[in-house]
Amino acid sequence: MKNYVILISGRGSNMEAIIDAQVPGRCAAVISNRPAAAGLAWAAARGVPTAVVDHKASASREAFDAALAAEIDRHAPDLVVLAGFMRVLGESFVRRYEGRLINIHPSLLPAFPGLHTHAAALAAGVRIHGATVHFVTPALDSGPIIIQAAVPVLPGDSPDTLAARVLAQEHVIYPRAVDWFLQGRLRLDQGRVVLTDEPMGAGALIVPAG
Ligand code: NHR
Ligand code: GAR
Repeated sequence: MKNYVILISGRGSNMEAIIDAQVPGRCAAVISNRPAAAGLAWAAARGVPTAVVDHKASASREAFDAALAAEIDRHAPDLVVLAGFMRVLGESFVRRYEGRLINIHPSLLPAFPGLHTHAAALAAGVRIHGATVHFVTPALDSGPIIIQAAVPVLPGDSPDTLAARVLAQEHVIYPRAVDWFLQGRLRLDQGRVVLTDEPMGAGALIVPAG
């Protein structure tokens, strides 16, 4: 059976969605860079091993990346899942896990990379927003796209109401992507996403306005 590790920094609702989805693999560990991350307690209560690699204990980004990689490698995971993980990772870290490192970003990439995406979407006046699961590459939020979910922006939305609408769809698409990978149906091939045995459009979830 394949195994995976999940990296979090906070609440961990995407982590919960993946573990609750009973994807065909074992969650070998949940690792946080923040000791106070709420998701750690949830994982521990489920019997999932947890670890903290505090970025504040490292003198540099390179040292943090090395400490994080050492913790990950103890579990020899087939897949590393960033789920609300808030530290930018360096090139050598990303290369080490190339093709087995995925992230969920709360926008329809390539729109609104980086932080504060929901406020940026409202400021831009877009009518459609969403979330993207992608393979991680050294360039931030720029890796090959696996699946996206689109939601409407509604009149009166605040960053918080929009974030909640997007988050509900994150919880649908992220377990789906992890499931595909662990089934051996999703891979990165020369920088391209290859998904086998799915009908056309499997990577697109569109949630219409009510
Ligand atoms: N690393 C690489 N190389 N490539 C990506 O695509 C990455 C990555 C690390 C994290 C998640 C990402 C997101 O989905 C992610 C993708 C953190 C920041 C950030 O600026 C930006 C994007 C993402 C995660 N972090 C600040 C930093 O200085 C710290 C912010 C904080 O601690 O609150 O690292 O959006
Ligand atoms: C999610 O919306 C995720 O897409 C986003 O943070 C939230 C984490 O929620 N990720 C980023 O912004 C990465 N920079 P969660 O901890 O409940 O999964």
